[in-house]
Amino acid sequence: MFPKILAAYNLNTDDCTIAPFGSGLINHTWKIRCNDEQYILQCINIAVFKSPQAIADNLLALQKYLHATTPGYLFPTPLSTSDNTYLVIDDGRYYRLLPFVKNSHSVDVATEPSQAFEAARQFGKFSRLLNDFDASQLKYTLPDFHNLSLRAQQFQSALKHADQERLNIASTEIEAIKNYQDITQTYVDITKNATIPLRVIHHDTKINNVLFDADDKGLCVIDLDTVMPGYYISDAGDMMRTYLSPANEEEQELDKVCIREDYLKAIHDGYMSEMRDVLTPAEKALFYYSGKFMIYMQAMRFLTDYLNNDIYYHTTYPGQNLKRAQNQLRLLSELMKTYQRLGVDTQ
Ligand code: ADP
Ligand code: GN1
Ligand code: MG
Repeated sequence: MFPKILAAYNLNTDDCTIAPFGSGLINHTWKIRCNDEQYILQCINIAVFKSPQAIADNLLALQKYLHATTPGYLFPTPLSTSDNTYLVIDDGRYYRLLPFVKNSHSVDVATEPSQAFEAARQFGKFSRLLNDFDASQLKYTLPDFHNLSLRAQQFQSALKHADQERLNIASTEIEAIKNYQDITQTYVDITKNATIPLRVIHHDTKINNVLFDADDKGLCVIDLDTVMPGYYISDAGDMMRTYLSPANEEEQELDKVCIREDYLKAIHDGYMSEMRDVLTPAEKALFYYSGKFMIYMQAMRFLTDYLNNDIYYHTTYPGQNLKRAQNQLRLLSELMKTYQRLGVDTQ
């Protein structure tokens, strides 16, 4: 498997074992062992990431900056080939190889608040260390990725073009999405507020995008394709979306989707332990809104994909994107209830 790609890194496929790895929905990932070394091989989904080179350029710029300003900071980026490139193209597919961080592991679901704290601390640290890096130097690897206004337009367009059958099946969820329109309005206000800056943001802060050591202490953040300028609510919100419930977005038994309040505190405390002195008061005021923002956007994206006949997210059973949208809508409604109980004002 992959002889040409491995050869570009001076590795011989006969010396290597290769196995699929991870649970991402976009790229393909394999773990490779060659002699005593371990690597992560990834095939970038170019239907989604139109310019793999833009990702490589961003990572190189950040790596140089971090190396100069914070020596020793663990930042696993692609290895260079014998031709001094960071990508190998084979049969129209783009591959990259990363060193596997030794003695590390990831988790798919947080099972202790301390894991949420550690992950949030790692994402906060990443943005803090890059606070003085000029975010506008970065390329937009996915333009408008978390632009909720655009996501709302894409949803509207899907409604226009969807099959009648899918529109009927999803009518309850479509109504639910429409009823939460104020979340999009708050986002529009944010984009007009000069005290809410664009920062270097990760944009995919799922718990399995953090590596942990054997004691479950956070080591570093990974899965850096979507690192680009953005609002901090993307990172804070995606942590809430993915750490608060013991059941993740794939859960089909919706009664298992609920909010663990101690994890909400852990995300806040972990993130703020790094970002408290960096964020503006206007940004801090958006902390709880961020959960609504990201959960709502993900519900909308899954439902849009369902209406578009499942062209974006990888699925393994019919109706999976609708089920995912239902799951995220349940999570959103549970979060609202929690906020009400806690007296949290999310504007
Ligand atoms: P995706 O989520 O797009 O499939 P990731 O970059 O998150 O891809 O990689 C998938 C999984 O592979 C991660 O959750 C993690 O377990 C593991 N992984 C990725 N990069 C490394 C690395 N450099 N060292 C160790 N494990 C890694
Ligand atoms: C995708 O690649 P992966 O699985 O980490 C998606 C995220 C969604 C997530 C939902 C580029 O992330 O935005 O939150 O699925 N990434 C892209 O699981 O669309
Ligand atoms: Mg990942």
